[in-house]
Amino acid sequence: MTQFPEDELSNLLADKLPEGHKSGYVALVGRPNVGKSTLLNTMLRQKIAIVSHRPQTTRIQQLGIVTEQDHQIVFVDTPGIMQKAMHKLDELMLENAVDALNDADVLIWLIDGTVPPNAEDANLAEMMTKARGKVILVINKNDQIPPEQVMEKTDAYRTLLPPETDWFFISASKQLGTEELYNHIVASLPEGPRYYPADQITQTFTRDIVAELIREQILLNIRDEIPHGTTVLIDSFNEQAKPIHIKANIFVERDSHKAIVIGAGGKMLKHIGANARREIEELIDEQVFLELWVKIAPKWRKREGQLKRFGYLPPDK
Ligand SMILES: Nc1nc2c(ncn2[C@@H]2O[C@H](COP(=O)(O)OP(=O)(O)OP(=O)(O)O)[C@@H](O)[C@H]2O)c(=O)[nH]1
Ligand SMILES: [Mg+2]
Repeated sequence: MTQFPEDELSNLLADKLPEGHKSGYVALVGRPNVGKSTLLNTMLRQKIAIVSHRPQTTRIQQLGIVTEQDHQIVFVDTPGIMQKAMHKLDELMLENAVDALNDADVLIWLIDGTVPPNAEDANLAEMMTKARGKVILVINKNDQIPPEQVMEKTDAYRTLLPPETDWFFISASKQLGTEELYNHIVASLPEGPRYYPADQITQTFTRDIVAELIREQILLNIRDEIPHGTTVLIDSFNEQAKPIHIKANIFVERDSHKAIVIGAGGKMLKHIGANARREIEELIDEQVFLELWVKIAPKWRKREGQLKRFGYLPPDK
């Protein structure tokens, strides 16, 4: 009898999918700040996407892959769709979201139920209806809506889509109604192969998630427009060191922003570092020494060369 090393054996077994195996890409789309990344983390039962109370937190597509014996769902978190692009970065974010919307097998149109629809939603509804995927309307933040207001708050959105469209009323952060939604997504998937190995949960490199966790703390702790002009690059990631030594550069657009991120006596940077370190340790399940530096990259959001340098554009584009 042939003896297989254990991981080879499990690969072979993984290839034998049950009949009727389902799979597909499920795009999470909607206006900024409605809870798309929160829903991604909830569906994955792990935090890989950053979340903040500020619109335009997510900048690039991020996959969250859930694999079960009889199905694989590839969730695609996207930047919030907005009408006005102020910078090249905004344009790229919008392109990213629209690509995901058009490529998906299932579209989750996520709504913040506490906010009434506006002109952008009518536009979004049209984009959804034209896309090839099946649309599911998901109204989020139901923990914030009194039961007697549910119909009133949701009707305005439902009328934007064909009447037969399925809709759900959930709380992504409180995990209310999310299991029913998950089951409905599985039921809506076409038959298909496993696109990713069973143990893969995302396509994003750990060091890039680490950079995002640092940016998340800037979004949570620094006011005004500064976080939107901030990006983070990992300079070195030494896994041999104990604790793991990570050095990261925070780029801001001007000197005055640098002073705010550092704070009086370095207090703000210390606070950002301490919180980010805790989040990173949670992600990689190891102790971390985090070294942060603040640097200036003027007008980087408008400059193609800089957008390439920071990974928002591929080097050859
Ligand atoms: N009350 C409540 N707040 C929620 C819920 N889901 C998400 N939030 C909050 O809504 C805010 C935005 O959440 P995100 O997940 O960052 O939203 P997003 O749609 O990914 O936002 P962008 O990346 O900016 O497009 C955060 O403060 C979340 O904590 C929910 O079910 N109830
Ligand atoms: Mg997001």
